[in-house]
Amino acid sequence: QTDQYWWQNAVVYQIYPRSFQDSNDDGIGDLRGIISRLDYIKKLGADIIWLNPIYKSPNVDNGYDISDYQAIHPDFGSLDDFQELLDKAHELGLKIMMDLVVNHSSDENKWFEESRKGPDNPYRDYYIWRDPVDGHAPTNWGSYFSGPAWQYDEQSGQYYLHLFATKQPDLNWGNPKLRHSVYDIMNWWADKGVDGFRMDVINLISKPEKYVDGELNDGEPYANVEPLVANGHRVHEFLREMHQNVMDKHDLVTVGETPGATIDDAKQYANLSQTELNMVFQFEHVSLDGNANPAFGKWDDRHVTLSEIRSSLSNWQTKLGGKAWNSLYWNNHDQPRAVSRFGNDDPKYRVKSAKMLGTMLHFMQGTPYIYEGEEIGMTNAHFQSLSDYQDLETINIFKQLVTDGKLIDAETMMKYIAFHSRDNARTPMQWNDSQNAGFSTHQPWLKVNANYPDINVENALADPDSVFYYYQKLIKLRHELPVITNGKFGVLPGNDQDQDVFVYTRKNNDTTLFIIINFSDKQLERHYELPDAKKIIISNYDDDKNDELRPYEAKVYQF
Ligand code: TEU
Ligand code: CA
Repeated sequence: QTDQYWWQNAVVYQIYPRSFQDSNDDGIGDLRGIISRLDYIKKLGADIIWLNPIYKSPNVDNGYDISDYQAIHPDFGSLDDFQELLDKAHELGLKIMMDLVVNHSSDENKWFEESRKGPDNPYRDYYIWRDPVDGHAPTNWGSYFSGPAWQYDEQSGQYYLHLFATKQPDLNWGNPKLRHSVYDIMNWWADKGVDGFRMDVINLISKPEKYVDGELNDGEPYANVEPLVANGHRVHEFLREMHQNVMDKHDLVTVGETPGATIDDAKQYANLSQTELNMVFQFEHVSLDGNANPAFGKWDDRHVTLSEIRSSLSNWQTKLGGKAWNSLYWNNHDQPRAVSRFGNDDPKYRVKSAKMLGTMLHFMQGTPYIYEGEEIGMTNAHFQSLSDYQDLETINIFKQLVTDGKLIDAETMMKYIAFHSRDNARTPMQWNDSQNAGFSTHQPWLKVNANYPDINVENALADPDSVFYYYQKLIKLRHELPVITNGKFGVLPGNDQDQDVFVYTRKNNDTTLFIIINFSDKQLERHYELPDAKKIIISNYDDDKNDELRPYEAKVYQF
């Protein structure tokens, strides 16, 4: 039986607090702004709100560099504001999931300030220090944010490891004292009433016993770190220990962000007997485009094909079905906007293709995540100049590939950045057509997308055919139809030959659903067989032309 836990029938709404709603006219979203929008989220029908990090942080990586795990960043408000948000959410029947970033901290965290004092400091082993090798870094590892993954520290004559920015030193999970400090922090938040955690790159926490060089792609100065640190030899031991010390004590919903996790890894992380996490974010379907040139990683502007997406998503559905639990997402704060990336943000097709993408995802087995603005079909920002971007990943990669590396010309790189930059997801939420889209009366920290006068919540709520009401219906159907939660997934036989059409089914003892998706802007013939006596439960067209499929048509039949 696969629908035995409440969060298997839940839908999560992800808020990037910095960009959601400003309440004190400083151009930065905050907790009181979120409080003022809880009714909107309730109206959509979501059950859980995932907040990106709101802790004290120097904001090198917009909060993923935490300097105090038990304090709220003053930009967002106070612990009292947080408690009010938590209480108001609970009054509305909404749960709050916090973002736990414990693979690394900020170098301004008191733990690191102690650790760097020297080899004898009691916090020294909270982080990963190694001696120089022949006068240089211990290994040839590269950081996710360009440059080396080791930083030399004059004060102590050693290097420390940072898989991300230099100011994000990796925590040493081999140290039981550090691990128990993390469990204490989790219990402290859970005791306040927090309902769950999204765990940042949690599958990177188990580092190898020995630090050795990785494979270098020709011409690359540093080795890709992920194959060397993802899904390490002790990661499941650590998560089981966390479960015993935290999740066994509170009814929490947990999702692990696990870049590089395979289906076999996910079967362990998100196993249904619940010894580790409830579910994971896997990255296969959001890594299919890009990689045209390994040296450029995700940076290019190739659109993914239906067959790539269909085989990836279907594989995860069939292989995890009945064994482990999936998350379902197109968007988050690290990914470009799905309607621009996988759909078509031309005004002619934006709404249709946004609804098509929502249908494809929300009828699959797993817990769906809706990222702020996805429910109104917000698009990529299409910023053309580098100065419009704030994300260090974007700024660093331009320097690495254009300025320093001279591997790509600036114009081409700006096209790739416009397609893949994380800032595409971080432009302010578009509430209405007033100044700054109603996000703030002050210059926002990041430019608003120029299409806000057309694409905004107020217009969406006034339009019965908007993406908002379509998403509201997707959520309502998931809450009402058990087959969406517990039905067996199957791709319609023969569909794997289709270039543009995806047809899958969900079946349980008493209901069968046919989900039919035209992923293209083409008008297509229907050539799969459909049983009679069916009814349409949702469609992004007003009528049902039985024998053809129109551009981006999505519909679901129930038998
Ligand atoms: O992201 C982890 C991660 O792998 C990202 O580098 C992501 O894969 C990449 O940006 C997409 O190309 C998490 C957080 O979600 C991200 O916001 C943080 O920057 C990162 O960890 C470090 O904490
Ligand atoms: Ca503010």
